[in-house]
Amino acid sequence: MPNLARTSSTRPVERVPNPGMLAEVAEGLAAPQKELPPKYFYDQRGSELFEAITRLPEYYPTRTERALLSGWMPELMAQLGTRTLIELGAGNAEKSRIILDAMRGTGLAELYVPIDVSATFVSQTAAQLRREYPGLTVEPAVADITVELNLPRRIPRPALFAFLGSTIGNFYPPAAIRLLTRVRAAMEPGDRFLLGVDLRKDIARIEAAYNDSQGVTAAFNRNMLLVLHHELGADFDPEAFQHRAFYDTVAHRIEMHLVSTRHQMVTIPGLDPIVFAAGESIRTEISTKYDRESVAAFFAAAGLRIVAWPRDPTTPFGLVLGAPA
Ligand code: SAH
Ligand code: AVI
Repeated sequence: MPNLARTSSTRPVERVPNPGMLAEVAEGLAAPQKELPPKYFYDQRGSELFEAITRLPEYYPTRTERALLSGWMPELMAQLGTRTLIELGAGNAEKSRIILDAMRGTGLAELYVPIDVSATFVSQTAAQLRREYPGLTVEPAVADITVELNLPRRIPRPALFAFLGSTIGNFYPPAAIRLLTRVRAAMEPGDRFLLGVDLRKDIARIEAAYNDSQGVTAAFNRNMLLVLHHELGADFDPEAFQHRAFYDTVAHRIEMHLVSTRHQMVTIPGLDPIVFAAGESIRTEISTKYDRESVAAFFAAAGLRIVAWPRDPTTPFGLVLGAPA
């Protein structure tokens, strides 16, 4: 588990320079329901905390998706003859290695493009992968995937575009469709899209995954306030905000909030002071849970069709293979 006591002041600047951040934060904190985009979780420490979340007993998505990938990738890569893996929100690329191993097994692996907003993290991942996969070209791309994919000019085809971990669920439906439309536009005939989606299931199980007993998810949630401190000079007191995560049965999603424990005022240079009433919250993340119909609908809206969908027999999690419609 990462050192949770580390302070923000000792950390170097490691995020993608983002001139729009102040405007985005100002807009989100001015809304009736204060809101911040989840991409601001992921500085180096946030990425490490997410890695710790994936190892928690309560957090089922990562291990379920890993099992599905292990069972399917050798056969699928042999069938597709994939030469390039392009991965959105790659993080530490732990599960990507299952795909890369299967590509290496066919002798066709040429290029891996991990795309992530967490700059230091993705370059460390790339350096490690170059050591593990000699002969594979690894070209990391630092990009906010809600804006661009920042792909290399030359991509050996066929390519597999992957978006794992159900990160798609962290985007509101219009943004998710825009993102998949961008992926679709980058695809050529013969390319495929592999999407990991968490599926609807017992609510208690979902809520436990976002309220772990060790408090790692709470630390991950609060880390966003340290990112704002570090990037914008904000003076949030993380201890004055409590982690809250609950399932919305109508929208079929977990919502994560940071709840102000008291009436307080926060200063961000360049903005008017931000006032919090006691009990008022900032929504920091949604994590949508899907079913077959909702996935088919957003695939269709993005110009994609479902080609295959094997499922884990015990934990509902979907690994969906798509192609241009
Ligand atoms: N794919 C990995 C990591 C998931 S965590 C897995 O399945 O375990 C989500 C990842 O997406 C993080 O590494 C985060 O930095 C990245 N991310 C989140 N929002 C992003 C955005 N808007 N643009 C690019 N990357 C983003
Ligand atoms: C990255 N993303 C898919 C995770 C999720 O489950 O929505 C982020 C996360 N938030 C809390 N725990 C994990």
